[in-house]
Amino acid sequence: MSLIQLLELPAFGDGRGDLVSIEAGKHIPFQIKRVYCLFNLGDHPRGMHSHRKLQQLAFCVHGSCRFVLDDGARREDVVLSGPAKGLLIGNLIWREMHDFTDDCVIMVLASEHYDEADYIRDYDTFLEVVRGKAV
Ligand code: T46
Repeated sequence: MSLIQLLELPAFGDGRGDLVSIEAGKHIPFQIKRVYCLFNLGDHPRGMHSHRKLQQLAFCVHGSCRFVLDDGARREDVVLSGPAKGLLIGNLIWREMHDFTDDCVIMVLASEHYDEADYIRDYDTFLEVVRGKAV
């Protein structure tokens, strides 16, 4: 199975414009405890870490950017754009974000509150954890 799991949300468009709705418990495979946005992004890649427990669903609600996902054995990427297409990012997946357009706004729905202890920010440590050598 591909590392890139996209969740397509229904869009309701009419003569006035478009509307996308996300319903907790219906569209999202986890309880949402936190929402955050990334904007004013420049040339610097973001992410470059994994999470021990956190699950997330990321949308590029405006502009576009490229997500790289890596499970320690495979590395795949996807260009994300638009509020109707979310990228599921499970736990123990290394993620990187690159190639932000000037107008890029990313919204992330997260299964846990912010906890720095949940982050694995070193790639070699990430590999040791996914290969079962460390916790
Ligand atoms: C992820 C990718 C997609 C908080 O205080 N609360 C928060 O909820 C978040 C997400 C961050 N922060 C603080 C921690 C750092 O001092 O904001 C600063 C920047 O966070 P970070 O360097 O982790 O940001 P990114 O863009 O590299 O990663 C973020 C999320 O942290 C991460 O979970 O998966 O977006």
